[in-house]
Amino acid sequence: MTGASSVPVSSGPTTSGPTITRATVTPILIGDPPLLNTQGVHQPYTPRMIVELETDAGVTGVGETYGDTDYLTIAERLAVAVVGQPLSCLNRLGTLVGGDSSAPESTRLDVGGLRGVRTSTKLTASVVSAFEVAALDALGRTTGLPVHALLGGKVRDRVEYSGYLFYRWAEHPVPDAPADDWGDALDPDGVVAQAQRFADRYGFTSFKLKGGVFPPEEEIAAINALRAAFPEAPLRLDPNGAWSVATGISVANELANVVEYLEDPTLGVTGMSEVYRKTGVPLATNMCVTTFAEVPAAFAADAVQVVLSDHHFWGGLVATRELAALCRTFGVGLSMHSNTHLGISLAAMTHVASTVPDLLYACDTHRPWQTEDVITEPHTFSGGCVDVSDAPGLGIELDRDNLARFHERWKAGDVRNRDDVSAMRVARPEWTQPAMPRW
Ligand code: GKR
Ligand code: MG
Repeated sequence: MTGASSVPVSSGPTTSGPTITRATVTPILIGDPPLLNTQGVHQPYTPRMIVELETDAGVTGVGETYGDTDYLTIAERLAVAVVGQPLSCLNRLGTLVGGDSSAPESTRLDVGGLRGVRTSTKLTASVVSAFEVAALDALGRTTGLPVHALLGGKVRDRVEYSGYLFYRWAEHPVPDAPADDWGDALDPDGVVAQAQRFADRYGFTSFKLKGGVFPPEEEIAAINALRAAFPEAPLRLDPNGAWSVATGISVANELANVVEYLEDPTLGVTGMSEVYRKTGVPLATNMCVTTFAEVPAAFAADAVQVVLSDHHFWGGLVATRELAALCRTFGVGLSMHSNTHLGISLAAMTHVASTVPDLLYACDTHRPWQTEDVITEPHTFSGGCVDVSDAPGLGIELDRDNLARFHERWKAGDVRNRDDVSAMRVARPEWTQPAMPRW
């Protein structure tokens, strides 16, 4: 960390308003289809965490974030620390977490890099985000205001999402895994059929293909097939850094007039900057820049043209708006990244997205791939959009039966962390974590 020393705030300023009387952290496992990426394949069940904050006014707010063990450990600490704090302690949540702030920041990659760097600051921010969203939900329910109003008010009534296409198997290679009827998608025809179903069912008018699964020529063919089937649709390809700089440059040149942007074609600021400089194709990222600390070098090198914010990584909805201001200042675009998530996170994403004026790209969401949820009335997509709720708080209700069921599943199972490499090994025992770049 650099910069001016900050005033200690742990004891907290005087604040009126409701007080947090109880904080509950519930780890759950949710069903996930066999979606392929450069690391391997999604596990049949993936961990998420639901946070509930209850106040002395009898109001409860909810939040959601990653549920891997390291996140849970921090969340359990924060759950103790927030009790007795005012509901409006959002700006102090990071301080309340405690822990050793002098510990060196590790720079290993998270889930093989699918989520960018893994640092203790980012882990903390990802946990804080769920508490912040729960506090905003509770504040909204207390005041009768929607979360977007607490963030300054929406500037649009609907938030647009893009259809998130994945190469996938029809089913997981293990008995009793959750199943769906999407079938497989392993070539350009399969990808186009998946996109068509997404368009018919949800009205998506732009598409992103998760790449880094097959050699680049095959993925270029899939993008060209999508272009032929959807002549007007903005298209994106995201190999999660699986290409060398030279491959990134060659794919960018091939798809220069086809894609809206390429997402993380290669790893790191230097490589991204070179791909952009040599091709002029805009590059988006949820790997090269996922924390405020990574912004200065990446922006200075012109390594990213669109930051895909993720309110979990960045520390919540207020932090996402701070990121939006930074991007605006430096002329960098902003959109939204997603990992497997449920309706609480979709509600949070939609509220914050509705308040950012210059959100010029359809946001990512995995939500259409999920067959279950922890909210009573899952969102519907129409015309590729989700309506922004004007109901108090997030505008959703927790489905307590489902929450209990998914928590029982977590207790009964042994999945504690996302691990796409091990999941792939079930079908292909010789599979090891791919060395990057793969191509
Ligand atoms: O769900 O396999 C996946 C994605 O690869 C996800 O983990 C990424 O974080 O969606 C993400 C991305 O845009 O890179
Ligand atoms: Mg990405």
